[in-house]
Amino acid sequence: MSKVSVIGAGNVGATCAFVLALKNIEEIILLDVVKGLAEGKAIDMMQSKPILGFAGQITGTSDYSFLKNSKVVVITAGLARKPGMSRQDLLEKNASIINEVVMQTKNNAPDSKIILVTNPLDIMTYLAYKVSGFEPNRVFGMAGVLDTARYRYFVSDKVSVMPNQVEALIIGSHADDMVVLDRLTKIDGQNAIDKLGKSDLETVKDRTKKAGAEIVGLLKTGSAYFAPGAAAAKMAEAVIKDTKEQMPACAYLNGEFGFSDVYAGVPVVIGKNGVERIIEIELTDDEKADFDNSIGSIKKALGDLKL
Ligand code: TXD
Repeated sequence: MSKVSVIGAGNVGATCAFVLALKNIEEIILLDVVKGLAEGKAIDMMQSKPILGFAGQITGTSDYSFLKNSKVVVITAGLARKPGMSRQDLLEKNASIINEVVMQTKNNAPDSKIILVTNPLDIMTYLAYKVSGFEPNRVFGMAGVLDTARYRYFVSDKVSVMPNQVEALIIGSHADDMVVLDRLTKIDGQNAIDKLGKSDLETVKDRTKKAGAEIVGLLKTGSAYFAPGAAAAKMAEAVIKDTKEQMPACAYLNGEFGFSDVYAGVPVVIGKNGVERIIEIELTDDEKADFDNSIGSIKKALGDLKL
């Protein structure tokens, strides 16, 4: 039985659950601390079953015992930053939510893989690893799939090709100092810089780094959720279907890329064991300096959390 639970039935969690249903995952649990929210959304989704023809069952609940036998638990529970709230306030609030959610996951789905989505992503993924006591390959975060998708979409749009004709890799933190590897941006196998020119490529990179903020600015009352929900569902699917796909993920570094005891975005292979392998690509000196800088910000934030 392919069972995925999604904690947090807000915008990203609900979208993720719906995309999982469209991918024919057999059993999906949607859980939220707000009574009725997950139940209501799950019933609404199930009413689309005769229209869309998916096979699975989506159940909404606030009861963690429903997580039993989940192969994957996607965690989207958390708060978004409100006016007057500092990043540090958000960090502490979400850390306490993740603490509680991960303890419940550990107790009710002890054999699951955990995919973190809540921000600040790199920090919350590390916290989930610590609180769960799970092996590091069983705890990882979603950011790179989204950031590269945004970038590939923007590049494809500029040159009028399909996004699947664009290859790209973004590593490091899920923040403004994420590292876009220009050298590996290809359009139909050709270097994007040759096709697009340096200035257009820089514009697209800049828009990618600010893509979350662009959407917040337009929505005003929330942040992006269609692409984030789809990205988390894709990662869960890779575990359930044991696809061994390569994708960027926030993974535990144990000496890879020269860093230890930190979670950051790197290319990995995802399969039934979670992060099955980190693909340690060779970085140029400039790329390495940018990556080091990005990891430096993550380590600083981890220090602020005083784990
Ligand atoms: O790339 C990425 N990783 C991200 C991260 C992309 C988009 C959004 N990203 C982050 O995901 C965002 O900054 C938030 O930290 C989370 C969730 O975003 P979403 O847009 O879904 O937020 P909502 O709509 O406010 O939903 C959060 C839900 C809401 O229904 C709360 O009631 C619930 O989380 N919540 C809880 N559920 C269970 N248990 C507890 N303790 C709890 N606390 C809040």
